[in-house]
Amino acid sequence: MGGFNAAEYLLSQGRPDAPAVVSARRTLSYAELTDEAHRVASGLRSLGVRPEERVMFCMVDDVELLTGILGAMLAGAVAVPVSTMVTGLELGKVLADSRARVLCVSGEFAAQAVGALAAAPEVTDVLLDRADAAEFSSGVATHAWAELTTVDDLDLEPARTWEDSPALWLYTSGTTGQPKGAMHRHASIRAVCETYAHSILATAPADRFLSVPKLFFAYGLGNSAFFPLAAGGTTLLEPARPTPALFAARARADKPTLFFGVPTFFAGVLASDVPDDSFASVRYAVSAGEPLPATIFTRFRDRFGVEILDGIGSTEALHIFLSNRPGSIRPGSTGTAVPGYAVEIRDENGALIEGTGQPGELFVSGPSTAMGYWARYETTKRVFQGEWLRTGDSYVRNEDGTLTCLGRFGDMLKAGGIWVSPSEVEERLLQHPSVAEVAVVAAPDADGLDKPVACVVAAPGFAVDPDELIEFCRAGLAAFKRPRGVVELPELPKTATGKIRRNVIRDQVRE
Ligand code: 3SK
Repeated sequence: MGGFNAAEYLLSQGRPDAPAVVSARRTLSYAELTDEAHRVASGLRSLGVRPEERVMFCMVDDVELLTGILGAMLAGAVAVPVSTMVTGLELGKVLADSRARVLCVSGEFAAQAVGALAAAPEVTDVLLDRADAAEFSSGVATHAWAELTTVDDLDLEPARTWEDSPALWLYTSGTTGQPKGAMHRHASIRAVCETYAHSILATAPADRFLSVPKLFFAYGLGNSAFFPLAAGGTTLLEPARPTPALFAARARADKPTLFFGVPTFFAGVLASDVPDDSFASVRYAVSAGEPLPATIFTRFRDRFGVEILDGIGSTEALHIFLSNRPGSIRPGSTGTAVPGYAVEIRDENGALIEGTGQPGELFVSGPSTAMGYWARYETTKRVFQGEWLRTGDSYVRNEDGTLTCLGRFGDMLKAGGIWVSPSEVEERLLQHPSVAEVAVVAAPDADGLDKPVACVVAAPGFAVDPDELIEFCRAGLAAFKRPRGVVELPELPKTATGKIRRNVIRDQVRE
């Protein structure tokens, strides 16, 4: 197998003088980004980091995180970007699990890092950005980021990695469960650029990428690092917490051509009063993470003049493998397999479902599937089945060949013995003006039988009327699918990636 290094590949696609990255503090050309990534690689080597050792990043989206990830991969180490939305205890768990040698942290998360280090005796060095290293009392060698990047070896030879060498670990815990590290190869990074980015988004050097999901998510990492660099385009990095007002302003100022969000973010933008020309520069908006309700697609297109391409990916598949196509969007569906991937729907016995209308679990095979979970033998066997990856999502095939998500496999509910898809009931409820967000879960009725219950967040200026909403569902859906109860909530509990935590809501309504 020939030598291949994903960071070297990504850094070599843009014109040296073209803008590679724009953040509030700095703009770097491809030549400057390459130099800085090489400095980081040299710095990591000077700390004794060896190929395949893990370097963990708990950092805000800025130039340092980007060069950190690229530098680690150039040095042959494994980059492990992790969520910044964690407690010290949670960070300690993934730090210890990964056995990372080096922890890179933004000053904003210094307190979590100190807490985490107590659980991770393998860490020998901390690299601190955006804060004073002298004031970080952790008991391990602490260096300022600037100090690391003064190690000047611009002629550094990238480590001798090859396509199957480990490049990247991404921790995932789904909506429940313990975090587990999905291990990705160098070649998987090129694969997602050549499949989804190239064939669906037709990315090009003129593209400017703005992503609500952060670099530490697989979705954000593709959007803000891999795709822009592989296209020779420009990534627009935003360190702050994403709000509709901030991102709409950023879009008006920096004119992205590709904009990436999640359904709850698009719903938030629609509920806000941001100017209707905020996304005028955008040629496609992309949604993933959860199914995009058709209502949000239509309202966003009608107000902002931009079509949202809904797709679904997973941390284990690295990016999107099932997607709508520009010019042929079926609202409410996730489209068809991205070229290079195959998908199957299987019933609970594992038998292939070839027809339409019968729900089953989605499996995918393709070139970017992770090698497995680090040190998780049983879970790896359950999820990675030969060529196929088990997604845990429930899907149905439509007459036109597109696929529609019905929710997580375990989220489907039965009412009167008939399967009900929460997404279908939610889709109907979102068409009512008083509903901003909704999650439908099963809760027992007076006889102890599970029935659909809708947990609703009211749209600004509206009151929620449970009877009216139930009647509204009865008028637009088969009667057995209507919610039997409506609970108003101030907000829906969500994961760090914006996915609704149905298990938490289920527990709340059952109390
Ligand atoms: O959840 C998704 O749809 C997704 C998309 C791209 C990359 C990663 C993930 C989890």
